[in-house]
Amino acid sequence: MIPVTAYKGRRVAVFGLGRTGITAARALAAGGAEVSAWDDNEAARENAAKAGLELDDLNRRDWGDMAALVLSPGIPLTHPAPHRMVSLARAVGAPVIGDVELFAQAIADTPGVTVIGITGTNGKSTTTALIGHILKSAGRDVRVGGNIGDAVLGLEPPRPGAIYVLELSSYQLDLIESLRCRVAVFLNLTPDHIDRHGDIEGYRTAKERIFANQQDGDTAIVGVDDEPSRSVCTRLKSKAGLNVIPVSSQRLVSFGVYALAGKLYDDTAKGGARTVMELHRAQALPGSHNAQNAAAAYAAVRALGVSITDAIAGIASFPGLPHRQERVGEAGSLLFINDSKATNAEAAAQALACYHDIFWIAGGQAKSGGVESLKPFFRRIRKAYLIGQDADLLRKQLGRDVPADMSGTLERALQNAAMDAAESGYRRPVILLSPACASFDQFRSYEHRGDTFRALVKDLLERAAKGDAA
Ligand code: UMA
Repeated sequence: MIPVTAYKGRRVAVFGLGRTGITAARALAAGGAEVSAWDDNEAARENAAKAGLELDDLNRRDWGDMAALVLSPGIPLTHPAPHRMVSLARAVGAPVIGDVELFAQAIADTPGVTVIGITGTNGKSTTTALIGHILKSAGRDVRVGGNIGDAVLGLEPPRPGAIYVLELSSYQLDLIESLRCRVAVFLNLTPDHIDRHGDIEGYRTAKERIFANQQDGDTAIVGVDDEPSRSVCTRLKSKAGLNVIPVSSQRLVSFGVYALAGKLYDDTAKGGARTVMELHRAQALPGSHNAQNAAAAYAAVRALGVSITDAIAGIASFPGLPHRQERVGEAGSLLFINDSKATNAEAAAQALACYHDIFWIAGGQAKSGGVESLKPFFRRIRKAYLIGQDADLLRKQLGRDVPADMSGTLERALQNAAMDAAESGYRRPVILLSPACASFDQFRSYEHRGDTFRALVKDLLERAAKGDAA
């Protein structure tokens, strides 16, 4: 854990007692602050009390002595309306910050600590893990966290030379003030979390805060495969002193890093573009979106002085992440892929673009637009197996183009899809869970949905193997 000493002897309100709040409260207490911890949810409060936190009903106390409010990222700051705690803090002039800002304050006194921040609508977890993996393989002292995995204050304390690789969500970026990312990666921007940011502009503004405290000589890496990100890149280029590297998996970008026709190119050095590697060597990074992730990760580690050889070796040996086009089983020609992390259509599009003859398991709580934008991929889908609350909407949107099975549950969807795929006669049928929807109607989280799918596939394959042997 990283103790936060900036509030030593002062009182800090910590609101929201999930992963972020519990860790932040502990880190503040370890640094000598008085902590007032609270959550709207009784079960969360009980859990926090069990974890040793002292509860203090922030609705009922006087806020006069509060030095700051540490808000969890999932709690509304501005939209649809500021949470009551935000209004209480503002009324007494207490800054409203998040755990990432506490982290920035906590590492400020240790020299030689580097932060790499990664944001974007899609691909940020993979890119974060990939950068962490390359750096670790290259022998660097690296810690990976943030929106992925451990809350940032749960990571190991800083040492000179330490590199923190942080996945940063728009919610977290809304709550930073002083965080300086020596390398900031902005992958892409498509509409998401609009309920929390008001509109796409609000969402973009939050994400762009990743560059807010960059200084001369720092590196900004920006994906230029969508229009909003291209304008972010143009704006950054007008800032003197910043090293701006555009990355793409769709076009040649001068002075950037790009992937074209299965190869990664580096045009950042004098002397013109050079071929870095053949991307098929990176088995855990299929598809064009992953090519852009690889380009961004390559640019990021090169900015920290990692050699080209080490960068290539790291990209090639990356094992991938659970729930992101994760291969969870193979039986004869059948391939089972868990892409439960695809909670919106854009993310599902990336998986659908990678395979042919797809038996597609989709559904849950649809995002705005449903699967309408996936039309270009419909011809790859042999049949859809629809689950969850918005199955009807998805069936309507698939129309006559794609036959649909109203499976209802994940278990039934897998059974039906596996049976149809096995009988289909295609050379390499893929049973793909890439729901394009949130999971909360049937599961606790996308992780829970993906873990369930993995377990069901394992069970199905074991039963099939026994049946074969019998
Ligand atoms: N709560 C209230 N009142 C409210 C809303 C919430 O009291 O009005 C309480 C809840 O009862 C709960 C706590 O707040 O006890 C939850 O806080 P939280 O939603 O911020 O969740 P954490 O467990 O702290 O997890 C957060 C991130 N969650 C969100 O941003 C929604 C996790 O990202 C992150 O891994 C974790 O911090 C550690 O940094 C998850 C996520 O879904 C993966 N992120 C979004 C995404 O990737 O799209 C942004």
